Amino acid sequence: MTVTTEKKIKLNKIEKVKAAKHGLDVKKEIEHFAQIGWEALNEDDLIVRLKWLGIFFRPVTPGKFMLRLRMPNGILNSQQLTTLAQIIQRYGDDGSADITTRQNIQLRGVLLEDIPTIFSQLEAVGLTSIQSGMDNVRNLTGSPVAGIDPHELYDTREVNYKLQGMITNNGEGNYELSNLPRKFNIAVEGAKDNSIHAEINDVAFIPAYKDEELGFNVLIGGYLSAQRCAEAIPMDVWVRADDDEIVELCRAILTVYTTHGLEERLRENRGKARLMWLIDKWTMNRFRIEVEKELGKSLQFAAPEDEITMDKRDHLGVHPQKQEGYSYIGIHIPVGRLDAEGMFEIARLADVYGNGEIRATVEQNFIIPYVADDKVEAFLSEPILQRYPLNPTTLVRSLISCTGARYCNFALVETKARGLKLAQELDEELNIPQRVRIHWTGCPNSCGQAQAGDIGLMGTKAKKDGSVVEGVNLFLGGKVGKDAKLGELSQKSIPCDDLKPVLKDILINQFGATIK
Ligand code: SRM
Ligand code: SF4
Repeated sequence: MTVTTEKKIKLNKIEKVKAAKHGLDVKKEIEHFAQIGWEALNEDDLIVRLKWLGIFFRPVTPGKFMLRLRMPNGILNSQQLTTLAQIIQRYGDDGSADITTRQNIQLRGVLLEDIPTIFSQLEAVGLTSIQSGMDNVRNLTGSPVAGIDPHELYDTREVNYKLQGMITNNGEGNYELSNLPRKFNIAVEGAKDNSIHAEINDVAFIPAYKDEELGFNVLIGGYLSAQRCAEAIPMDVWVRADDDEIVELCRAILTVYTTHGLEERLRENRGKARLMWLIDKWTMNRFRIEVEKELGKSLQFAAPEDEITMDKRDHLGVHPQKQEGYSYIGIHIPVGRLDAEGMFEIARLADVYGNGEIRATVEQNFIIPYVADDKVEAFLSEPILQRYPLNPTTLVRSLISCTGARYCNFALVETKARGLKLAQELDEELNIPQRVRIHWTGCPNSCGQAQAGDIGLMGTKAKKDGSVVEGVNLFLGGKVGKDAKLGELSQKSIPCDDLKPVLKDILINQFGATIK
């Protein structure tokens, strides 16, 4: 970098905070923070740096923190889920958990004074929350039925564990890869249905054969944000189906993004800092060359076709596994919200009927694998399935929602409770002959992936009878799975109170619904 360029670069506010003290440095201070209490912390530690440990200050519930975990490939076991339930149970009504749109779990109501104990509890069961927020790689997503799916091409579990190990220095914290110019999403698909939303990840691996050898084509630069939404585009690279090659390629991509972030001015404006902006500046060809330089070897060109040939499955209900005599059972967790009691019950189901394993999906549901066929009937009569059904009504079944106003200060509207009530009412009033995926998101950040929904609803302000009220922008046409594409804005600023008739019309006219 020339001196003149260096002079002109103006770091954004978050970069200045990071330059003053690295986010991971608060790891050493956490015991002290727990002793002095959150009110004594300076703003940069409280609001920014604690997120490197997965601890999120919530302005909506000051003092009651959110703790975001990491669950590669969405996998956890009954002991881990029980531990998470125990953690939130101590917070009474304030304690809850959410399954996220990245196959992950977040805990709520957490007190800072308890964090050292909570970290010990997590470590004891092999969980971590490190590097789950801010300028870090987020939860690694993979097929939720990896290893058990009859349609599987590649089991993505091990590669996602290895990726997490590389990115977080096996949970200790990795200074080299935790000062990215911005957040970063990686996904590895092992099946044919693009279960991981490849199109909205910064790096996505999708299965593709080259000369009859299975490997992955690499897509790059997908993301959603308030400023811009970009579908991932081909890097024109194919990697062998080898976990270590995938990990090395990701390391090289992350290193290129991190090291060139300053000179390419990604650290000036956070609205123009995601990976796609670097591709725009460089062209894909140059990006590829820089990644090859970092790797110290040439990359192979992409396979002409990929293997994404199926529509995206939702995995709810009972499904035969590739292991004969076993089924996996997908249970519906309405809008992904859990309490301690529900989590204890799910952990028990996994122990009693399965092999103790639980999988989270990007649809914010759980899967319990390895239920022996002769145990399925007993499973189906468990009372908890009244609350978490296997076969919910049509709209409720495919409803996704971000956190919304109850806990998120970016939110312009309440999402989860409102979305669920509306879906239940419309399910009661209409016969809907097909799956309709409604995605609610409380603000343009689009954590609830409004652009991925058949119908997307994004919080905004609207006007009604001369007053400003909660409203939504409506997106239509999102497609997931094979030939995925982002939905587009169709109608602006619909007051939430007027939304039901609007949705009813759309469901009738575009999705073949009839009045009951
Ligand atoms: Fe998100 C920021 C919640 C998935 C795009 N997201 C936030 C924050 C941290 C804002 C804040 O500090 O309050 C939200 C925390 C609210 C809370 O208390 O829960 C938040 N995002 C979520 C979750 C929990 C939504 C959910 O209910 O499932 C998801 C957590 C995933 C995880 O386990 O790590 C979540 N966020 C997403 C996704 C979806 C995805 O990854 O498929 C996106 C769009 C995809 C993407 O990132 O490209 C997403 N979140 C954002 C953005 C916009 C990013 C940008 O480039 O501008 C922000 C704001 C930011 O980073 O500045 C954001
Ligand atoms: Fe919060 Fe907006 Fe993300 Fe919803 S979309 S969780 S309101 S930042």
